[in-house]
Amino acid sequence: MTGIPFTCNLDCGGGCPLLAIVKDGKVSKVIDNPAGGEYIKGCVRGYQSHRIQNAPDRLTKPLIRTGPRGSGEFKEVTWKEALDLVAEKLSEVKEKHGNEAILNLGGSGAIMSVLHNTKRLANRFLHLFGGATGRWLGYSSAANMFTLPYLLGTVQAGFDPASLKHSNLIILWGSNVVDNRFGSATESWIRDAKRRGVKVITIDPRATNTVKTLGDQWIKVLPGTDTALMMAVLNVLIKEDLVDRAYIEKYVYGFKELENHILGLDDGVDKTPEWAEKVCGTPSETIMQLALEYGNAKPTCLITGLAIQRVIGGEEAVRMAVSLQAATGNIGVEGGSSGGYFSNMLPSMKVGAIDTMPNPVKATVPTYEWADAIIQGKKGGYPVDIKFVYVLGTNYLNQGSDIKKNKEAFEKADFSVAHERFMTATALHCDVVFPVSTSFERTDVMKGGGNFLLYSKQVVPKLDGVKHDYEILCQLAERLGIIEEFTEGKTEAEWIDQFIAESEIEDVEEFKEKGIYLGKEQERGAFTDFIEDPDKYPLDTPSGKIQLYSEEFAMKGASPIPTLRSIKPNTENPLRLVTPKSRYRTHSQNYNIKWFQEMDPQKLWINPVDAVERGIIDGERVLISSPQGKIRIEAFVTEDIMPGVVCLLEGAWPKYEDDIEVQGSANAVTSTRPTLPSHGSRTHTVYVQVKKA
Ligand SMILES: Nc1nc2c(c(=O)[nH]1)N[C@H]1C(S)=C(S)[C@@H](COP(=O)(O)OP(=O)(O)OC[C@H]3O[C@@H](n4cnc5c(=O)[nH]c(N)nc54)[C@H](O)[C@@H]3O)O[C@H]1N2
Ligand SMILES: Nc1nc2c(c(=O)[nH]1)N[C@H]1C(S)=C(S)[C@@H](COP(=O)(O)OP(=O)(O)OC[C@H]3O[C@@H](n4cnc5c(=O)[nH]c(N)nc54)[C@H](O)[C@@H]3O)O[C@H]1N2
Ligand SMILES: [Mo]
Repeated sequence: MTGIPFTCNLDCGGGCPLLAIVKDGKVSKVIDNPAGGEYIKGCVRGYQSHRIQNAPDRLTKPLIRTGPRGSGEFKEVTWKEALDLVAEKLSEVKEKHGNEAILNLGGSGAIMSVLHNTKRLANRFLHLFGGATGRWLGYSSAANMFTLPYLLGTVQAGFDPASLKHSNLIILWGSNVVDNRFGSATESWIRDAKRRGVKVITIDPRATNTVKTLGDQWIKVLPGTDTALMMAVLNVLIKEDLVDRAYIEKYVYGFKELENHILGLDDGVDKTPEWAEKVCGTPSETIMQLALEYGNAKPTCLITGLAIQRVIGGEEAVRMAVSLQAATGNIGVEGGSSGGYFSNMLPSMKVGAIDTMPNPVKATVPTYEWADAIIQGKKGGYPVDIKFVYVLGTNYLNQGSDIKKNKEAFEKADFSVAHERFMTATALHCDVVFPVSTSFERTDVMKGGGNFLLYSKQVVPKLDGVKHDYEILCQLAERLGIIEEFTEGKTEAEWIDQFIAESEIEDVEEFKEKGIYLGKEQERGAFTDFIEDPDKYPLDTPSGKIQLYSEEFAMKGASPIPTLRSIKPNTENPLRLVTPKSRYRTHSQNYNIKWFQEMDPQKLWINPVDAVERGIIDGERVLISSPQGKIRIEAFVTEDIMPGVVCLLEGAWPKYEDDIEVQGSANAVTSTRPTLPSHGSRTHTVYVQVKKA
């Protein structure tokens, strides 16, 4: 039983070298690839991914819708019939409304590989066809991507996990590295640091597996209020003389203005731990202790997750995290961090990839508002009127906030097509569904979760009836007269060989056999050159320094210095709902597979204090309501969530009974009103009421 080098290729936070084992012609098991070494490891979703391959509900026939959208009424057709129809509809929309009327919902499914990449392929195909309306920033990290360049001149603000060996204190701020991954070695290196006696502090409203298995301390914070907590930490650091004045002098711009604000010299509000406690629910003594430990341990690696910026005012949390690391002199320092999002946020290893080609259509809409853009169009101030939706590797009807709105958007479009493996909620609303292959059924190269490349070899033949996304697009390209441009006359194998040849890999055979190629440097960190010589290597900011005061940012309608921007719950909807990731799912993927569902049954986490107040007993059905909708689901009464906060893990598939969602699909109650100025997601700022059902 020898394993075949394999990677999942998902937008999952990981990127891991695995081995797939085949028995009787079927994938029977997936294990770690020992060539990854001691630290680079897979996770349960990878180890159990054969369940996706072998799932009984895999789609194997092209489908054309026959009943109302969402009804599930489709007829099975031949590939020829389905492809002809989509090609005809694409030509029609192009002719009647122009290419801008096509919305590109390609992406997130398989986005880490060089060829079978749902984002790159959708772009390449649609751009060669004359273009499509694109999207800017994503669900994941819009506020971070928008904000960091103002502070640091770049979003490339990460570090390699092996550099954690130099840290003296690790703070995981809204960062669930155990359940969510963030590269395939981060968890291992933090465990290693812990064994060395390094303290690991976790800050989360919820006791995750990170809190329970890695954390030495769990600091609870109300979602959406991290900015206040960070400001109070800085307040203590300033008052206790624990800020690094020499570092600030040399590397930081605008600290004085921020300091004045933190001390309340500009607005009369001293941002003390007592002040913060009222906003963020964290006891003032805990804040004081956190600040003292932070200020006295150097280097400190502050690891922020993306959750802190997926809230109203998330941009400010990003700014404050960088401000804290700047004030303590931890940016650009071995074992420190920038405070910005870190994972795979360094120049990635050189390797070729299928070119996305320039998009002749210039119109774009914010990802978080794609449904608003379809529904409102030009009348609502969006740049285009969308008529056609091309879905390639996303399940945005379920994953976008406000499911009812998303359904309405799909209903409004004249035509939609999805490439899918399963009948997701999005596919259910499309006119044509093309059944596609899995990563087990194709060969690819992938950028790993760290400074390495992975080779993933086809493990089993394709299921009868399915095609690769690439093949489907080739067959459409042929019908639309763009086949030569699309393939450049190359086969899939020729593309892959070309991409490897464009990398630094010399021994290609060894790479293919081992499945992994490790970059020479495994302990990189951003901004080390700037720290070494700030005159020679200034940051790409107006001051050339770490820019805490920013006129440019203020021009986007925010404050020039980081400041608290959050919204409070109200009496009607007093509970703060968080909708984080499940350890057993990649977003909505795996929900339909029994084994994964049983490992993480969908329930509403609620603290005993809030449950008692409402007469709710563990296991009982409750009704969650927000202005966007209602969900009926079982309650899980637990101390693992702080009072005032409830949690429903994202990704459950929706099912409506009358007007109530009954499977716990989180976006039935979330809103598409974004955080500004980034137009980013705010899925952790959702206020709800919970009652006995
Ligand atoms: N298992 C799994 N892992 C994944 C993914 C997946 O689908 N499944 N998806 C990947 C992708 S695409 C992304 S973008 C990343 C997302 O990574 P994140 O955005 O960091 O992930 P979340 O799970 O939303 O939240 C992480 C933790 O933050 C807590 N939290 C929520 N709100 C707040 C807050 O306001 N403040 C603080 N301090 N904590 C808060 C949550 O309780 C949760 O434990 O994860 C990646 N990893
Ligand atoms: N409430 C709430 N909502 C959230 C989040 C949250 O934290 N809370 N997180 C948000 C985040 S960070 C993200 S990134 C988005 C993710 O949103 P999506 O990307 O829509 O998430 P998935 O459910 O992973 O959907 C990917 C789909 O692509 C399909 N797929 C996988 N591989 C391939 C392939 O190779 N080819 C094709 N054609 N299809 C493929 C899968 O079957 C799956 O249906 O969700 C966002 N939504
Ligand atoms: Mo994401």
